[in-house]
Amino acid sequence: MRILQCGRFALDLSRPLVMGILNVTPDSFSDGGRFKRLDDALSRAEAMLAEGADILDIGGESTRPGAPFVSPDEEMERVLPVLERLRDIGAPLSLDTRRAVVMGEAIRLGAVDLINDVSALEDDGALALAATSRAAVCLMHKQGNPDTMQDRPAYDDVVAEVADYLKRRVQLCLDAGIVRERLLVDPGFGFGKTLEHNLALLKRLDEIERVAGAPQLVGLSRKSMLGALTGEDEPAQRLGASVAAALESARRGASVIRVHDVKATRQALQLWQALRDC
Ligand code: HH2
Repeated sequence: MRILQCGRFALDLSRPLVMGILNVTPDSFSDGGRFKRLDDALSRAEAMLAEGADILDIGGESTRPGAPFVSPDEEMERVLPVLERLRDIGAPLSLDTRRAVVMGEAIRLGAVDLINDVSALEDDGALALAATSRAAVCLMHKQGNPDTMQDRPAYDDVVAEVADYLKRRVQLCLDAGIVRERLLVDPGFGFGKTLEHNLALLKRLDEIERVAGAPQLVGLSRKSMLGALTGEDEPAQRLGASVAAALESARRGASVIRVHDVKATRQALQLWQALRDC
């Protein structure tokens, strides 16, 4: 049985886990501003758990293309009260941040089971901090930074380059003393990738996992690649494509699926699992 050592929890990866997104930001691309008030964020967290979320992912900085700068203090003001209130909710809490200082404060609260870092622990001090904590770590690939990353991203072989980067980040973590059972990798859909790059990555997810040597987390929910494919401009209206992307990811071996729409994703995965296991 494959287990993810995830802070206070040991998660069974024999079925794909659903990670519910809780953006406490004013400007996230699909749900910005909706859960800025503490009470709204808490109700949303409870609702996602009731709908079948296995992990909650709390983020205080939008990383959508072109997102404005958020100071570390502002980010902490957004996420720390939410983490503190959710600490004893009984489910693993993931913190979506790329800043070591934010990770450090959140870890001190004892409320972070997973560090979800779109910069794969590249910030100064992040690797050492993660190593001294018990939290799992998700290492994500991106090309460039959110303000410029969609300006003509280029690769010779996107799958090989992403897989190789993730393999090197995994090795750094292992060298720092973070055991493999605490690691997830993520190809970073939409982070410095064209539609063709994203499709190539989705099609060859299993290969990335093999090379990188850790289970995968994927985040495709409502993303602009699904808008480009369907012609749907409104992110919240991309449910069909988001669920299809989740199923395809599961079929290609993804272990954790990061989504806005927990209930629909969970139902689709339940059918998929029943067929896989019968
Ligand atoms: N995508 C986003 C944020 N964090 N983390 C991982 N591991 N993988 C992803 O694909 C990923 C992520 C962007 O989506 P969202 O949080 O919905 O929007 P925003 O960055 O605008 O808050």
